[in-house]
Amino acid sequence: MNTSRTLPRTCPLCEAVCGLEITLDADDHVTAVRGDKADPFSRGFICPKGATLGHLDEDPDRLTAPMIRDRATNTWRAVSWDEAFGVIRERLPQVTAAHGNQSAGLYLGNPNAHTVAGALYVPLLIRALATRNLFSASTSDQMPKQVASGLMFGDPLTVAVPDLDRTDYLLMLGANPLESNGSLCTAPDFPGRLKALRQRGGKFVVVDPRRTRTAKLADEHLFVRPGSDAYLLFGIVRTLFAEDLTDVRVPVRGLDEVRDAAAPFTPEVVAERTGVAADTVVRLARELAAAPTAAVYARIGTCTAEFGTVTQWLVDVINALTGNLDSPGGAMFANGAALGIVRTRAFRLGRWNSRVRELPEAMGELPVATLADEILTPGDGQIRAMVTVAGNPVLSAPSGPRLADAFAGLDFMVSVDRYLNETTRHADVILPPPRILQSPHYDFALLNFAVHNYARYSRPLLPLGPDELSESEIMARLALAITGQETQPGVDPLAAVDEFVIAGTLHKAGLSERRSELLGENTIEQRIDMMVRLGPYGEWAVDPVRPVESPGGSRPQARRDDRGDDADGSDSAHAGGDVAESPAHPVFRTGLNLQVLLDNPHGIDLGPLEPRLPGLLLTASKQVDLAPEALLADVARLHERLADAAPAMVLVGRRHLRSNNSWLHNVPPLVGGANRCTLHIHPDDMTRLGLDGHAVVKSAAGALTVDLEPTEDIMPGVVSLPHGWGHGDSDQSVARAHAGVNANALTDDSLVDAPSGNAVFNGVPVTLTPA
Ligand SMILES: Nc1nc2c(c(=O)[nH]1)N[C@H]1C(S)=C(S)[C@@H](COP(=O)(O)OP(=O)(O)OC[C@H]3O[C@@H](n4cnc5c(=O)[nH]c(N)nc54)[C@H](O)[C@@H]3O)O[C@H]1N2
Ligand SMILES: Nc1nc2c(c(=O)[nH]1)N[C@H]1C(S)=C(S)[C@@H](COP(=O)(O)OP(=O)(O)OC[C@H]3O[C@@H](n4cnc5c(=O)[nH]c(N)nc54)[C@H](O)[C@@H]3O)O[C@H]1N2
Ligand code: SF4
Ligand SMILES: [Mo]
Repeated sequence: MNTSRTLPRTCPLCEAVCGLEITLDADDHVTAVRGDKADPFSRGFICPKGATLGHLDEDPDRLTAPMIRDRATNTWRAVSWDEAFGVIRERLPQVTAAHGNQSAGLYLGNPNAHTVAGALYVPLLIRALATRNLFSASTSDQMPKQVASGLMFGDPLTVAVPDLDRTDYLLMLGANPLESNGSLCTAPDFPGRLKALRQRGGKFVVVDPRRTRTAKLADEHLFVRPGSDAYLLFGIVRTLFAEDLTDVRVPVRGLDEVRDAAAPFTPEVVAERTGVAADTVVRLARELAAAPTAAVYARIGTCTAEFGTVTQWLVDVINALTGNLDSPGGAMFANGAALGIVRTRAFRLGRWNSRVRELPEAMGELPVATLADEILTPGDGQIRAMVTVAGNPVLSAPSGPRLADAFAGLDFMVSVDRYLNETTRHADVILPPPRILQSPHYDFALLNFAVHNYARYSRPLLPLGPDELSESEIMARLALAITGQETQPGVDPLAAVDEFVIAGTLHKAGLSERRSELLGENTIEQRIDMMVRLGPYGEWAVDPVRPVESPGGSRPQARRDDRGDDADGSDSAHAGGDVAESPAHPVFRTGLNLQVLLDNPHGIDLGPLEPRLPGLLLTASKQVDLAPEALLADVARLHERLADAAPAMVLVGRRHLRSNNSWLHNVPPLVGGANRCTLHIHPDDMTRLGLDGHAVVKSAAGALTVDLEPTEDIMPGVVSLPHGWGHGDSDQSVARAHAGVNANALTDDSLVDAPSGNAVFNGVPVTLTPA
């Protein structure tokens, strides 16, 4: 029998990767969750979602066994794993045998970016399905950033983040980290880091059509017309050139082209379109150029807009032009500890197109905005079977209700998910992962976008029960079933996959003979050990970091049992390798392996961000491409759009601290209080339109009746509705009682950002009438 105990673990819910301390009672129930003060990155920070992780983990509505739906009666029954995989093995290959591999589609949702299974075993599913019909939440999120980065740096995963802790000036567009806790910028306690920026005398400017909590914390807030950020940034670029304020310090090509592209966007033209005054545009350019260090950072509000990719490109153009790209205090590149995919060739966009609308492929995927088209449009290559993993596109994708209709007409569907929800209800089989606390955790993806280099591995806090499978094992068995294969007696399918990957990776690194040295309780841990050994701080580093002298001097090659206490006396000892002391805690540099991670369960400080160019560049020129052809082409469209009248009323989204997309609305402490799924509207617009209480909002895609919430904190002519709601006929009892409406019944899947195919959620034209 266990006793009560407190154990450290990373929070898996958002990109802030906070360290948590979780207290479990003798029956393995969570009794408390606190911020982990010994975590060198999050230093005890926690938000209400992390604090209620226990409720989520033990949600009574969570699925605990595989489910099969009887199509005739539309009823569900719990079945054994063997029966569930048996049904998949029989039915999915039937579809693909009759209609070809393209007849199966895969949709990957956001939590895949937070799970070990998502990072390590999704590629296996992709290979098993061998379909080009691959979709994910990336194209309703950050694909514009990845396409812009891919075109500028040659690698879509080379994403610059603001060096938050050292910058003197931060220009933030379309992000609200006081609610979201940050995105494509992993920074636990983002609010605290922003306050620190101001306290050290820096300046912080927010551009947002709403006066958000983040905007209220800033030195300056500028309202901007939704969807117009590209104009604003072009106005800044133009001013930097016109006033001779450029100071490029990294190798670049395309300076003349970008100067020419910016020429039409005078501050006056920009002011007209954005609502930001011409002299303010000029002043922003001057301030960015004059600040000792500065960073421009733009997130979801600007990505999920019609010119998302152009906007993201201009962000890093400005960072480069002002001498702040890859420079401390500017926009820099993190160096994650785990070796990822080693790319050797420059990113290419649009290697193939989607069948129906011919939208471009990016990073191997097609835009989710065309998923419904691919299911609903008959013809060769039509999708007839779907696999969804950790996604709820009926609530998260544009034209959600249309996608629900499309799913309803499929021949077969499998979902890997914790819940029976708006999307998974259309499945034939649902495969549920175990409790969060039964899963290991390592942030393979997010730590490559962190504002400080850092690593942390958490072992599962609880073992699996006899009838439970880890999500990694679910993926391995699902991949087998998809290809019509049975599990062989005595063969562990997960270990077989891992051995294959380990052998291939070690072979490439010329280290095959060292297989037996890999540490870990199972092959998953051995893979993690391999990835951190081969990573930049690792024992077998392929591309090692330099050992760094920090203020306290270095302690090269400290012995593995050499434990030291940090300044506040808590145990954050570091074992092995090259360690440098800083006033707060030691900084680890070389010799990383799984044992070091296990010896440091509160996380390891790997030091501040360091310049990484030109080494990171994969562009043909080995220079930062300031003027990629594909983006210059879209500038013409941006310019033409100036001739169109701006719509009178447009819709944008918003996030709330106590929510996380669609799936935390079943946690009672997170949904209490007033309805949060309301339409924010300026009081002047209410009066002008004769509205009161409720209204019918109409877009080209649909209509909703919404509760109105007047607020002066939104621009006139703009309304805002949060996404992830609309649980009216959900099986999640708490969520159903706080149903709200599906904002994506209004967003329109026929609108996309042209270069990336990303969905457009912000700047959607709408009309309002009294309900
Ligand atoms: N209008 C509008 N729409 C938006 C946005 C917006 O700003 N406005 N934002 C977009 C963004 S940024 C994103 S990322 C997408 C998100 O889009 P999705 O990823 O499609 O949606 P989520 O609501 O995150 O759904 C996550 C699903 O994963 C399940 N899940 C949770 N944890 C696990 C796990 O460990 N394993 C498995 N297998 N399943 C799990 C949950 O039950 C839920 O069903 O939404 C997008 N949609
Ligand atoms: N609490 C909570 N945290 C979350 C999530 C959540 O749902 N809830 N979701 C997670 C996910 S998946 C992601 S991707 C991140 C996103 O994290 P953020 O990028 O910080 O997202 P938001 O908080 O939605 O902030 C976007 C802001 O953009 C503004 N905006 C809308 N349109 C425009 C525009 O055209 N121009 C400009 N300049 N601004 C505009 C909106 O008013 C809003 O304030 O958050 C993550 N964290
Ligand atoms: S900020 Fe994000 S990572 Fe930190 S506790 Fe909250 S949900 Fe978890
Ligand atoms: Mo997201």
